[in-house]
Amino acid sequence: MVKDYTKKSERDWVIYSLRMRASRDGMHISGAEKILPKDKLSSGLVGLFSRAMDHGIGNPDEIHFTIEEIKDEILYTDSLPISTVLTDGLEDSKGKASKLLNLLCISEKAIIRAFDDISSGASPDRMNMRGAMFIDIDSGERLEPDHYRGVRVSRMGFLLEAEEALRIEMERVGVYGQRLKEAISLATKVSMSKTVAELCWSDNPDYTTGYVASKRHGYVRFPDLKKEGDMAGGRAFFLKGSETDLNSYITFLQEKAVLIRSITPGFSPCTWEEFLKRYED
Ligand code: WAQ
Ligand code: MG
Repeated sequence: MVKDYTKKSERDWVIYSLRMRASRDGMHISGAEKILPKDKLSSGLVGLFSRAMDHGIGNPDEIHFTIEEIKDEILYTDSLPISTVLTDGLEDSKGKASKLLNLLCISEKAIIRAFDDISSGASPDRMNMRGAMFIDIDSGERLEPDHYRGVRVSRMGFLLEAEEALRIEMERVGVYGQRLKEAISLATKVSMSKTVAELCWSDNPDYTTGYVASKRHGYVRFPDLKKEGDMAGGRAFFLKGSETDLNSYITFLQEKAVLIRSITPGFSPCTWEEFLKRYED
């Protein structure tokens, strides 16, 4: 039975948003955000503490934790399905990820802007941004109000049973990792907003798999979206600027609590052609 996180009559069922951000000399090193029930909060905190201390980029000199009870209504949803497209190195991965964005009606300009900005450090001082950039799907213009910081999505997570189901699903399709799990919950929440597609790869120098996520194609992973050892990473949310009220868009991304209640079956790693076949007709 799915546990009812909203049932507040029992003290222990109250749920919390947990956020961590770590920095050195004011430079962002790592961050994380999740939703947890009260009895998972302390192990969650310890986990995020070790994450902050073990990041490939360096030791933080400041770590902030924020814990807030979630009092607003929660949105429940199914996860995006996972696909992995097999590719032959960096250029092939970039080419195929770009084609996928193109299929989602994102202009060439916008696609090039996203790849260029993420790979060269998307903030004006050429560092990684703490949050996501917004890119207009037609003009390729950057739309987020703060180009240094970007917008950080938070308040997303899994019901306990869904978390277990995801573990089983990941094993079934032969993919692993905590990063993937967190990225799935973020990408699923983002796909519920006016975002047409998301492009992401990690800022961790050792983690080269990235993804393109959208409602239409789900969460599509591409190995080698960046070179091993490269510290640049980031997230671009593509949206139609003329049809999006930025204030409510940002409020949704930052404030609305979204919990994944069931896991949509995904697919084992496949070729680009096999991937495309699924969407013919
Ligand atoms: N909201 C918005 N942007 C974020 C957030 C957030 N909550 N968290 C991270 N970012 C941005 C920020 O610019 C980071 O530098 C960048 O994304 C990368 O973050 O195998 O681990 O946490 O399928 O390094 C994707 C592939 C892993 C997983 C992504 O991102 C897989 C990852 P990281
Ligand atoms: Mg992260």
